[in-house]
Amino acid sequence: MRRAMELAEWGLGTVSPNPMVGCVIVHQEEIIGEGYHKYYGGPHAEVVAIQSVQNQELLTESTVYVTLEPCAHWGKTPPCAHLLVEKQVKKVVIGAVDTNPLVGGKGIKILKDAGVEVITGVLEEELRFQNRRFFTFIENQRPYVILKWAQSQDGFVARENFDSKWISNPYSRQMVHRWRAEEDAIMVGTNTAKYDNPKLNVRDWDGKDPLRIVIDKKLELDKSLALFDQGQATICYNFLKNETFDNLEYVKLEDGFQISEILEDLRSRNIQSLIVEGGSYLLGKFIESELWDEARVFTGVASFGGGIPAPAILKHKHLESEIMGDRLRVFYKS
Ligand code: AOF
Ligand code: ZN
Repeated sequence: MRRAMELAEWGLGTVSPNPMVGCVIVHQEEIIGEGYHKYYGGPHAEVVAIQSVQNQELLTESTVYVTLEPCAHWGKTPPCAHLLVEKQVKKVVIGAVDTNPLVGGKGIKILKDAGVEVITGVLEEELRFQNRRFFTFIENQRPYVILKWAQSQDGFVARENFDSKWISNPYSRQMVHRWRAEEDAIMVGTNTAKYDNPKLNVRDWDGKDPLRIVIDKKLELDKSLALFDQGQATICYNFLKNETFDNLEYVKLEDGFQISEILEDLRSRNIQSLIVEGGSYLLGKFIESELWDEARVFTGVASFGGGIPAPAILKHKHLESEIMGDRLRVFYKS
């Protein structure tokens, strides 16, 4: 199952809004086939793994390890539970149960009804964490929200004049680009767009650019800002208009500035995950609304002695910390 989990991870950044799934087929203690779900709309992990087995006759004496319950529905591909039954595999070991209403227990039932031995719940907690974007999207009907910021030793995200260029070192900069490639969308507030002028694309890592999102209530931002270039899709949430210009879409918020309304709009666009890169006011709104899942905080070496305070998280679990060069990176979970 650990090997299947490792394979599944290769789908990060390309399978959304589907789950990452890995599958390993074992015959007499030996791996005879494996596969993972590579991209949205592509064949499921079980199909890839079964196709990779050279001697198909061995399948009837094999155990299939799969990180997510095999599907039971006719979607973009035929149901994997049926395929496993048809191949007469001996045993199926399942990591996490699929809470997608299309599947939810039905895959397990198909296998059991056909006389296949089924074991469930192996590494379930770890696998639900691996697929936290998928499960949050399915179960909470909103994108998985990651908050990211960098702060000074004494807890400020920028100086009074919004200068925050001091924050990064080469490690943290590259890590941020990797994080951008892993999520469907990236969001910043008005001041961050104005003072940092971020491109919000992926440069120091290999991967796709996320959908860019900016909040500009009164449409005051200059159109020459990097995030309005037409090379990458952008949504601008505002209080004034709905309008689309090629790759730039203005979306009017009907209910003031509510994080829930924005997340609902993103859900309707199949955005499974979102990383929020600042500023402090916008991050604070997510925290206040209790609509966040993970916070990734870098702490630098300098002290500012004043400036714009970092958001305060009151209720959280500490996930992990890591020293990166001279910076400290800490993960929190809501
Ligand atoms: C995947 N890959 O390896 C498995 C999935 O839209 P479809 O037809 O590709 O079906 C997507 C659903 O299938 C997905 O939400 C999940 O419930 C189930 N299992 N999906 O994309 C896989 N095993
Ligand atoms: Zn399937």
